Amino acid sequence: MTPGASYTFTHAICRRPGLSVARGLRDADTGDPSPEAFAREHAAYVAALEATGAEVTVLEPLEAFPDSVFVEDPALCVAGAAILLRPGAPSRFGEREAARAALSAHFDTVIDLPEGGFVDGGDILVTDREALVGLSARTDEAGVEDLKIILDGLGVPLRIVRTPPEILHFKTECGLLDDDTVFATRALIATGCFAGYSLIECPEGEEGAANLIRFNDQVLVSEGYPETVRMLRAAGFSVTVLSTREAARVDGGLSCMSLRFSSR
Ligand code: CIR
Repeated sequence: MTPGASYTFTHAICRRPGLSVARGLRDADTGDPSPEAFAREHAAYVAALEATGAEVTVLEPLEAFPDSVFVEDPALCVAGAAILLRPGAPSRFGEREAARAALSAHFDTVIDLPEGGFVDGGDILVTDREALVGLSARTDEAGVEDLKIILDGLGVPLRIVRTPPEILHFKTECGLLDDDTVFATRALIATGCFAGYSLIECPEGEEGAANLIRFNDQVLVSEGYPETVRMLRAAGFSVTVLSTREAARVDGGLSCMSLRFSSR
């Protein structure tokens, strides 16, 4: 891929949270998210993406799918193509058909992950050299094998890694910063999956900051992690801080609320 292709985007697709987001899946219950407050957070997120010059398509809420605000999970946009994945949570499986309609408007090539296994987009970290795909409770070997065949055809090498069992998605605890640098928690780094990359380790106690995204010239970081922000600014990155308080109540964060791609 061209240097920077994995964090340079002309477009993003997002979906507004519906009222049903209050019933979103979660591992530990810290209270339902407030749909109104979530909608405000989401609007600020969309504005931050747009502020970098990207065109953002904001889809209407899907009340039948409480987690559908997390558009990253049912699809992957890479190397000029869109791939419809197979979300591993039964209540989310139907989100892929809604993603098909949205992606067909932007992509000539929309490829279906064949029937069989499961892959969630939250388990895929695309860098300039490869796609790192974490096996998890949502992403299984059969799904990854099928995804590998598709990505091979697009010229994107796929490397299988493991998501530690206590972590929902691989990208819950890591994010790309530039063509060579990954930000990740100590627990994820300890698995050895980032060999060959430069690393910035997430400060202890700020693990919630690890689901950051580099989007054009900005690194978007969740609010409440001052040491992470200080560290990233000291390393020369421009940081935009956004509240993800409501998304976090249903195990969501910054990466999962957009599908990011470039039309150039
Ligand atoms: C779920 O459990 O599927 C949602 N409540 C959260 C999904 C977060 N997605 C992501 O990190 N890619």
